[in-house]
Amino acid sequence: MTRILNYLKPYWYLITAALVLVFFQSMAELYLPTLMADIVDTGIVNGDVNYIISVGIKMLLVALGGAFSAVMATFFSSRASMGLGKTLREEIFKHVEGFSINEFDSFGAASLITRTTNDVTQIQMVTMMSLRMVATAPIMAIGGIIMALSRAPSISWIFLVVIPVIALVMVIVSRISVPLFGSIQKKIDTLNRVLRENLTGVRVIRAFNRVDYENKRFNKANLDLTNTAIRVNRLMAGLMPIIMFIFNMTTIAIIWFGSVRIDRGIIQVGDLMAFIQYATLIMSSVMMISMIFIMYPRASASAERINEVLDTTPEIIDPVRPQIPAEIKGVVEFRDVTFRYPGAEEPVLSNITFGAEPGKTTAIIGSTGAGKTTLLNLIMRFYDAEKGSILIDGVDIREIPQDVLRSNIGYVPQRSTLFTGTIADNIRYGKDDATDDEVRHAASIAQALDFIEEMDDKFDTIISEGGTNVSGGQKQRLCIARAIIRRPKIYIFDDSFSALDFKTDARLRHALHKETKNATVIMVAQRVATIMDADQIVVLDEGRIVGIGTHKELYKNCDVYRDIVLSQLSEEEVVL
Ligand code: DCP
Ligand code: MG
Repeated sequence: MTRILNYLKPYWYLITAALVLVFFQSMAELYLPTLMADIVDTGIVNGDVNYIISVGIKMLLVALGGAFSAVMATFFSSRASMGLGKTLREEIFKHVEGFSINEFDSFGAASLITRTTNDVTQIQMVTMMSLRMVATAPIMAIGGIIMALSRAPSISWIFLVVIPVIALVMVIVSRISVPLFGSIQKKIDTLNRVLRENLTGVRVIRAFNRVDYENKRFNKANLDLTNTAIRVNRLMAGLMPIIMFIFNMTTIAIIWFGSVRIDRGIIQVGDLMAFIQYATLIMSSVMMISMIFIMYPRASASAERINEVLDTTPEIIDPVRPQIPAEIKGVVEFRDVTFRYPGAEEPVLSNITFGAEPGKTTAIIGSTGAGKTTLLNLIMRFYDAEKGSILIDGVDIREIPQDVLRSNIGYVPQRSTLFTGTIADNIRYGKDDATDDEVRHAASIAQALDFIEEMDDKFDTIISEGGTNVSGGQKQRLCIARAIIRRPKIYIFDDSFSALDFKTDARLRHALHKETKNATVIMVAQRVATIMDADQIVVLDEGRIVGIGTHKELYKNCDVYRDIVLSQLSEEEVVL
């Protein structure tokens, strides 16, 4: 929590202003009962109308001043705490941007979202309330006691009874509520996760008639959260009548013992009235102080969760002394690379050694789960190899700054991802400053021009969230255009032609061939026809290379390759 509060520093002037105003407000509230006592004891008792009016006006001004300070204090403290919220969200977002894939996997998207939104809101709320209470409560409590003592010392012993009672009630309440608050945050995480899965998987849910099942799943998570929240609120609601009861009993006690003393002439009526008001002030401030103790654990649970994110150092970081190859030509080399996913027992890739050169196409083929995508991810440095090294133009990729490395790669992922925006925006994602001609050119190579031209708004057609208004093959071609527009030295296609029909696939590869004359092309494919004419084919089987060569060579020497080929083509189609 202290670490989080550091982010409040830039708002010190707002906080100071809020605290000063809160001080004024407290002073006003402490002063009012005294003025009232004066009116009663001096004005009314003596029947002095002028005195009543003049003190009355004074009361009015003090009350107005107090109210104004209160409003302004709220204004400043809101600003400061909302500012804190903004800074925190910014920090979390910035930090998460630097995460490597491992860290994303370990938190999970739903939890990262809750932490950036709900947890920050909790802190924001508590900061705002504390800014008001932390200053008010002690001033009012101490000031109230002093004023009460000065008015009617003979009945002040009542506080010795009441304050411990209130404190005890609050301690009991906090004991019960604090663990509940902690579990509420976790339950919000769960709810978010279920909701996200529901929203992204809506088509599958419909197709498999799982709406009822999903409804139940959501209701369960929702109910769970609701029940916990209700328990907390029931507790808080129960607290109010108890506190009111204590307040009222105190008032009765004050009047009871006070009236006797008024009778005996020890204190005056006005004093008693003021005393009652001071008692209320003191009791409310004791309550406020305890509220802070109740709320603090909730905020600190949230702070803990935020700190977890901020404390996670990305596993993949830029080198301290980066090396950038003098001229990036695009020679990719794997040297005895072994890799396993965090927590996995078996490596996904073992002893991978091969090279890919500019101007040549290297194809990677293998059954599903062979580790093809993983291998490409290693080139992008989404993960670091466990053993061995990957070099680009002779430099280990761990020595190259990530942005330099990635800006030289045109990557088309296996799962096409588009962003909300126009088609042109999506293609430009590969190169911010691309001209319209460049966008058009990239689209034409990716064989996307035909369907873009047919759309109503052409390049300005809006892609909806998740790219649902384009077909799978269209999406794939837009992703290819996005990679092409960068004119990178290294192209990486992860099964990027799978959704295209054979004709489009062939046309695209033909156009691409001209475009990528000097670039290194690494392409993963399932279809033999797609890779048959590659300069070099790497055959992966369960994470190991079982053959490298051309189609012809492999067909002769590599059993795994021949099996794949024969499962797709008839003997006559196998051009050798
Ligand atoms: N794997 C894993 N954790 C991940 C990703 C994959 O444990 N975050 C495992 C699942 C597979 C193996 O790694 O057993 C290889 O996965 P790949 O995605 O690399 O497999 P391919 O790309 O070869 O398969 P496909 O042809 O289906 O795309
Ligand atoms: Mg794959």
